[in-house]
Amino acid sequence: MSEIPPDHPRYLSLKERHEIIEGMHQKIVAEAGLIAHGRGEAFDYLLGEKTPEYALIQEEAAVATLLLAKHPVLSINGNVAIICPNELVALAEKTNAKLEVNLFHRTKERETNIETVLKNAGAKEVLGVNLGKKAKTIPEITHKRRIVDPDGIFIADVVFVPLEDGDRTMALKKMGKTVICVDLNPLSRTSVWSDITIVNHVRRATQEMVELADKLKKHTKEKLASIIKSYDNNYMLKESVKFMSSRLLELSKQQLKEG
Ligand code: PTJ
Repeated sequence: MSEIPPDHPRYLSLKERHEIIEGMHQKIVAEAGLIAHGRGEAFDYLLGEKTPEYALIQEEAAVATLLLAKHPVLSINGNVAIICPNELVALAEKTNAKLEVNLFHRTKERETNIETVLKNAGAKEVLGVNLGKKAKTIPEITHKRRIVDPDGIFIADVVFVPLEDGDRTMALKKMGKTVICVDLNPLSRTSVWSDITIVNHVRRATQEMVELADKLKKHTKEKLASIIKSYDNNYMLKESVKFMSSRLLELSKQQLKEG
């Protein structure tokens, strides 16, 4: 990376930006992934680039849901393959979930490149690659995200979809699946339609979810079920919007002159 000193106040964000650009050159990240990342950065600015308390509640409900699922699947796109491959592989292992490559801008090259990234991060099995005639489709979707693995998303009861587009979330819900998303925009269609929405940066969210998985694995099924039962996604989305609004007001008071 060109001369960004580690003590730079935005070091992590600049490093990540560089990695995403490199990921695009290596045909892992889609070109549109850069734009999506920029949009995410703008929302993360409103969070102060830190995990707010409400997000930990969302993450806890998400991990409890993954732990109680029969066939949980983590859906992997180009952006998350670059931002948090180790965390996703660890989360899959700890929650007994499968990893499946599922792309909006699907090409065979990106499919296998993302598979390699996940295998290098320790994944033993990666679904959704070279499906050929085996491929199943999600009804009602016309773009390439409809292509799914018969042993993965197709039969999953819970699907974790970090950085998603709204159409598939809705279609997965219509198939009777529980959808967990990570989206820094609490008002996106994905956020509003998901069963559990984690409004946090996907790097921090997945790091925290790996730690939560270790903790929650020690709980009984009844205790996990009670965490899920008391969770209200609509209420938690409102909490995230309130947090962002108050941060924006606070920042404006700090940084703009009165008058
Ligand atoms: O790899 P592909 O081909 O599957 O394509 C992936 C992208 C991300 C290009 C595709 O899913 C896409 O176009 O997504 P959208 O519709 O731009 O939505 C991305 C959402 O994720 C937006 O609401 C962003 O605010 C949010 N977002 C972006 N970066 C992050 C994020 N949320 C959490 N953490 C981030 N780092």
